[in-house]
Amino acid sequence: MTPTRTHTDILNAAGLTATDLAGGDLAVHSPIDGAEIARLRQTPAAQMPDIIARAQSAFKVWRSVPAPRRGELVRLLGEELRAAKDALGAVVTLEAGKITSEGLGEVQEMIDICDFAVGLSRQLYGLTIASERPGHRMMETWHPMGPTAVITAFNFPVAVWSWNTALALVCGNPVIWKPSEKTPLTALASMVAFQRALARFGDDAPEGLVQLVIGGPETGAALVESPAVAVVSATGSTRMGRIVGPKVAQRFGRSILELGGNNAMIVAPSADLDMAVRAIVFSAVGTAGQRCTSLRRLIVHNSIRAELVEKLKTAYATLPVGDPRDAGTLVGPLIDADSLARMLAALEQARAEGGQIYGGERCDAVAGGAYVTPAIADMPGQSAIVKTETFAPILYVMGYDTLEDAIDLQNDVPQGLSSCIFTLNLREAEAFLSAVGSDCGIANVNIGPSGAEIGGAFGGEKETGGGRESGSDAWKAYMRRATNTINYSAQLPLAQGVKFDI
Ligand code: UN1
Repeated sequence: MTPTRTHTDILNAAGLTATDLAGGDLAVHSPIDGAEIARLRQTPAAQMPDIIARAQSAFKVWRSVPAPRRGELVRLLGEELRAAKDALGAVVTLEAGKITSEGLGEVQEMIDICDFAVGLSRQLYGLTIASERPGHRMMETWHPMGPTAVITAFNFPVAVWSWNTALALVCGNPVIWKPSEKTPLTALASMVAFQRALARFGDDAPEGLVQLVIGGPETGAALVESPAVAVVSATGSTRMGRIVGPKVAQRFGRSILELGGNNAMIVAPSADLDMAVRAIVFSAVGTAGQRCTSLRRLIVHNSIRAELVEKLKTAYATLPVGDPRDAGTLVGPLIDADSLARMLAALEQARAEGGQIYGGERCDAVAGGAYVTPAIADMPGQSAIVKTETFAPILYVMGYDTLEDAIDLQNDVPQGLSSCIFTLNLREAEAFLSAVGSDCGIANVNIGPSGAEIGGAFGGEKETGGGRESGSDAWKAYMRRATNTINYSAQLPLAQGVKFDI
């Protein structure tokens, strides 16, 4: 049953008022039905220098607030997000088209990273290192880097902001957030939660600690090009990363890039096939194939290829495609009609390259939305289209005979984000995880490539950009390391035995 709450009800429940939603020229559409749900004011390019200057002033204050106290702000943000979980999850569904459970899951990911960052605020450790000189001690100190730009994509419109912001804040950095032009409302709604946290925090948070800018490439360019923006964390296409990366490098800034993925699963003869099928379907069609980590390539042992493809066709035949708000829907809409057109063009190319296509048909689940049945493309090999990331639910299937061939196929694409193997054979699993195995930033055994927890570092190699966000020691990218040598003796011995007597 389609819910009865109007688009406006959903936005209001997340704290967005009529004034927030009108008066500008950026039209925001819901992918559910294509309806225009807001017309937002964009940040004028001329205001960007002031915004960056405000972040610099905020930095001068925030860097001296003790890290555990900075963690308290993030703890409050986590509390506000818990309270707003249903409301914000519904905005994610409305604006990004995710099914209800995934919209809520995304907010849970925000809460999880807040919890992680609160603990981290008391664990920004440096090393103590043995000095070669008597009466000396060496240590490392980690200091805040400075204003951090966070550029996010439509597909995880709020979680990726929170990974970066929760860490940046405890590390002592102010944040300027530029969300995708397709999902600015989730950003506004997240800022409502942040403002509530800020109001409860007290007055040691400087003005301009987290600022939201709404706009297109010009707005992004102002952040990317300004030497005052110490860290640029950008999530999106490889095309975008090719512009951002060199510009930040040119001014010796630091970038954290999380770009395209072309994630594979190897299914070995010993695999638990029923488990593999469930993992394949979730990771290939979940979020309508619009995760960076979505499964795009299935590399299956030739002895079980036909059987597995049959099982998948059976599973795909009953997948409920439709309104993401309806209980039971598993596949919501693509973000827009352009995205659907790109999917259909990719399937056309796959056909031309010898692929046999199942599914991939447009359907009018809700008028005005870009709905499509997920596709399986049984391919004769890893042709050009298979090496290309198409942000849609297309699963390319290829066969293999030896694990070595499978790993070669897995690695022979320009992207290097996520990967996995289904096998019950210990040797195969360990080989896949070893230095001669998967070349990706994420490599899993007996789970799919998507749906990572926040506790691990998230990111990948090659055209994926090399950045790491979220858990483990990803926080180090938001701080600068100082090596300190302290002499507590009354002598001045030189390192390497150098003599320099005056
Ligand atoms: C993304 O698609 O940019 O691992 C992020 C996952 C999610 C995050 C994906 N936790 O699928």
